[in-house]
Amino acid sequence: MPIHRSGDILPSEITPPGIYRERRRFMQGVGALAAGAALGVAPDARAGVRLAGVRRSAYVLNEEKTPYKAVTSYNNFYEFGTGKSDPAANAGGLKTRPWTVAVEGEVGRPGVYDIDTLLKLAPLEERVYRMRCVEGWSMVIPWVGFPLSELIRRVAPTGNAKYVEFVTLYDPSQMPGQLSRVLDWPYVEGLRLDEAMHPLTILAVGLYGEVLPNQNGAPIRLVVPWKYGFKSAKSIVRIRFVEKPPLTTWMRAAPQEYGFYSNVNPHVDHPRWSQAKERRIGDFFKRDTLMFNGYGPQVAQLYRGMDLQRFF
Ligand SMILES: Nc1nc2c(c(=O)[nH]1)N[C@H]1C(S)=C(S)[C@@H](COP(=O)(O)O)O[C@H]1N2
Ligand SMILES: [Mo]
Repeated sequence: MPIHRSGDILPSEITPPGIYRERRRFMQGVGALAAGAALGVAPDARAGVRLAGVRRSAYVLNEEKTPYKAVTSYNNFYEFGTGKSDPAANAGGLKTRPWTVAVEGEVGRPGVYDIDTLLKLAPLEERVYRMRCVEGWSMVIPWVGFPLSELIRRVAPTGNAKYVEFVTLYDPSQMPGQLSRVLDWPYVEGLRLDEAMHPLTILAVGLYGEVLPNQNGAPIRLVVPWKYGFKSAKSIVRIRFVEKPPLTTWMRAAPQEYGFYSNVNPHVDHPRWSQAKERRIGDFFKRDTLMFNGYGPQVAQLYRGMDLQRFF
């Protein structure tokens, strides 16, 4: 099976300097997104560097945060290996600057946007979210990021945009896990447009007030707290607006196990294990898993009238 569908842009093709500069000039005429680019000085991008001007948000969960050490050493990021400690061990070499995110498909303002431009798009906020992995563990993570809706608004989706596809970098020279066929690379995830626009959905660029460590998806990753962790694609290089539900990596790998929605739901078990309970990393005893990971009051209306056993 080909690694890339024909017509795909290889991440390595996004940044040829000539095209990049040309697009950048184009963007500077486009307004909102370009305004930040003209400000110049890029923030220091190194993992662990303090992020300036982070606002407190209204979305701060009042639960004990998972220690920094656990958040950054117990990870799923198959591009760097399938073991929990592999990402921390192997992601150090990922080059997160320069970095661009291509915005494509059904949008009025497609383009290749520089990460430092995206960082200035909206004020950075702290969001303390409960995160639940489909494997049955959870964490409470203080993310730093901005609402995905801020980006979506600026790129102006057309009336045909019903879904949003997120694609992770494909570069086996930097991501040694991609030399293995454990998944069909690049990693692809997707959301319905209204899920993508929801105020809880963010693009994260940091955690614990600092630049995101590579193992957590630097320089920019999705965070969707009411869905299983695998929906939150890391190290994103492409966001595509489409009419049909994207074929996600996990649906491709095991369609009977992973549906498109993947909302946290204690009443819908994974075919191979129960989802009723979870172990918060650091705890000894398991706790009950909450419907929509506890975010039901905010998100349940997105799924009104849907059979959640069928649309799992
Ligand atoms: N590109 C990519 N994104 C990914 C994954 C992955 O393997 N590759 N794993 C997912 C899974 S299963 C989880 S639980 C979360 C883990 O995020 P964290 O390590 O920052 O806690 O990332 C998700 N995003
Ligand atoms: Mo996960």
